[in-house]
Amino acid sequence: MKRIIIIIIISIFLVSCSTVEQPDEPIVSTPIETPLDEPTEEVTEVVTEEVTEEVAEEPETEKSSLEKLYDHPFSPIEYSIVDSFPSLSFDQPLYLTHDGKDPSKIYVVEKTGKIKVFENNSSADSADVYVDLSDRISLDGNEKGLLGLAFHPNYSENGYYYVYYTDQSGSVISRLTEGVPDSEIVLLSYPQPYSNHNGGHITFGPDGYLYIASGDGGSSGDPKNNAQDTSSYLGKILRIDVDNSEADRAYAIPEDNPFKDNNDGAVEEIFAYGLRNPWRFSFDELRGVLIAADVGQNKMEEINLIENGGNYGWNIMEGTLDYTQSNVDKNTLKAPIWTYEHPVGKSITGGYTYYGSENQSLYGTYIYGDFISGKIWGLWLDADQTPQNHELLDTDLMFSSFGVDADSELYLIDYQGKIYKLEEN
Ligand SMILES: [Ca+2]
Ligand SMILES: [Ca+2]
Repeated sequence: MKRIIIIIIISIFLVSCSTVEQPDEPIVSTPIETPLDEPTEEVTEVVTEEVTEEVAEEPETEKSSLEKLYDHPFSPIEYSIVDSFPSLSFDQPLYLTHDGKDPSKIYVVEKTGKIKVFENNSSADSADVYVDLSDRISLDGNEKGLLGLAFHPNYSENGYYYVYYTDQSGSVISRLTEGVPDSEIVLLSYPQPYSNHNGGHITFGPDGYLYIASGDGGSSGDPKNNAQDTSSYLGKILRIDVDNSEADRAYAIPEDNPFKDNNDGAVEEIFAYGLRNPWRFSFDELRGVLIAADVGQNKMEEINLIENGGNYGWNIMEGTLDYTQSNVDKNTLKAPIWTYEHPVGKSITGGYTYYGSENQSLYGTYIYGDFISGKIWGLWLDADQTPQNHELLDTDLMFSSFGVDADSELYLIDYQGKIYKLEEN
C-alpha cells in the first residue's frame, strides 16, 4: 500500500514537472536565426505561417501500392538483352516458370515434351529433366507439342503440377504429381480440328482457379466459327476449379463461371470467348486485371483485358477491323486495349507486368513481344486503363514466350533455344 502511494506521488510530481516545462508561448513564434541577409522579421513571419499550416493539416493517409504505382508512369530508358544462362540452351523452349516452393529453381518447357529444371543462377551449367512427356505428345504441324505448365498454388504440400499438350486427337490438360511418372490424370481434353491454333497457356489465377487458353482450332479465319460458338471449347479462355470435383468431372465449375448450369448447351468451363489464338496471358495482380495477347489473322495483333463472360470479337472482328458479317451487335464485343498492324509484327506473344527489382524503370509495365518481327514493347496502363506503348528493342529473337521467376524477374524465351533478360543500359 505504502509503495503504491509513493508511486502515485512520484507520478503526480513528474506530470506537474512536465507541465511546468511546457513553454508558455508556442515555439513557432520564437524568432529564428537566419544566415540570410534578409531582415530577420520577415523570415520569422514566413516560418510562423508555414508551421501553423502544417499543424492544422489532417494526418496524411498512407498511399496504397497502386496509388504509388500510378505516381510513377513508365518512362523508358535504353535497354539491352543479356543471355541469362550462357551455358544452357533448350530444344524449342516455349515457357519458363517457378514452382512457388523452391525460389532457387527455374523450369523451362520444351515443345518436344520435356520440362527441364535448373538452378536460377547465371553460372548454371546443367539442367535436369523434371519430366519427359514426349511419349504421349503429337508434334505434327508447327504449333503442337507440350505447350503449357502450371504448378499448383499449394505445390509445396501436394506436389501437383498441370500440363497442356497436344496428342493425336487434340488438346489435353492433365495433372501430374512430382516425382511420380505414372501419376497423370487427364482433367480435360477436346478435339483440335486443325494442327494450328491450339492455345496452350495454363496458369492459376489469384482466385486459385486454373485458367486455360484453347485457341480457335486452327486453319484460317475460324472456318467452323468455334470462337463465337459457346458450345465449343475452342477460341476460349476456360476456367476450372481443380481442388474440387463433380459427378462427371475431375474438377469443378467455379460458381461464377458465366455459363455455369446453363440449359443452352454452352460449355460451363468458359470464362471468356471470341478469341483466336491467345498466346500467353498473365495476371497483373496489383492492377487486378487479366491481360491476354491474341494473335491476329492477316492484319492486326491485339492485347485484351479479359473479363468474366466477355466476348472478344473473333471472328467477327480482327482487332478493331471487321472480319466477317454477323448478326451480333458489335457494341457487345470487348474491344482490345492495344493493337498493332502488320508488318510491325505478325504474331504477338503476351508477357508479364514487370514487378521485379532489377529494372526499376520497368516497374508496373506490361512487357510483350512479337514472334516474327522480334520487337519487344512496354505497355503502361494508367489508372483509367489508358494505354501508353513504347518500343523497347528490335531484336533477331523469336519470342515464343515470357516467364517470371520467384523474384518476379522477367525472362524472354527465344524459340531458337536461349533465355534472355532485359537490362537497363
Ligand atoms: Ca488446332
Ligand atoms: Ca478481339
